[in-house]
Amino acid sequence: MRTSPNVIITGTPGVGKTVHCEQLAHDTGLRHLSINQIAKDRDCFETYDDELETWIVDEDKLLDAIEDEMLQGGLLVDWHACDLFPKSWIDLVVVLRCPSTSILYDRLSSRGYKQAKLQENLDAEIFGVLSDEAYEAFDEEIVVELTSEKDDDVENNCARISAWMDSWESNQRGNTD
Ligand code: DAT
Repeated sequence: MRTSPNVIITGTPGVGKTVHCEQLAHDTGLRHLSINQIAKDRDCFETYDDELETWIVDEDKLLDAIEDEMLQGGLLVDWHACDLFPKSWIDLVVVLRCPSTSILYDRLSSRGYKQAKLQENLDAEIFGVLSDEAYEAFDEEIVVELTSEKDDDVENNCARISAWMDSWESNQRGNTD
């Protein structure tokens, strides 16, 4: 049984997954598992989508590559999808949201995204694609949506997630006593 939780930090590109994971890793000691980095390092990319200028991940290969670590617990999983992960691996799903299209537009255009990729991501955020995916793939009780527009949001969200982790860990201790 895990003594430290696995938390997915998901959302449309540009919502703030990386900044939240870095802050949370610093605050909680959980480890930031960037799926993008893992897929690169462990050769889990399958094909390149020219139109969306993005690599498509071989999900089976990726899950095999991270299974041992996930079973140990204590990970902040940073990825713009969540429905590929087995339910039993995950204790909390945080969907970051950026309701202001202009803020998200600025973040993505400063990355140099081309028009098709930019529009695809803005649409995904407007329609709440990642949020729907999270609620479909996991039990409602473990899914939380948090706004990530301003610096203060990062601080408040991380404090909230840290408090949740503390209570998860003390519940686990209670269950094993
Ligand atoms: P992601 O990992 O989801 O693609 P990111 O963490 O790299 O996103 O953030 C993209 C940019 O937006 C980066 O320059 C940090 C900034 N940002 C994200 N969330 C923010 C927030 N709540 N307040 C201020 N800046 C934020």
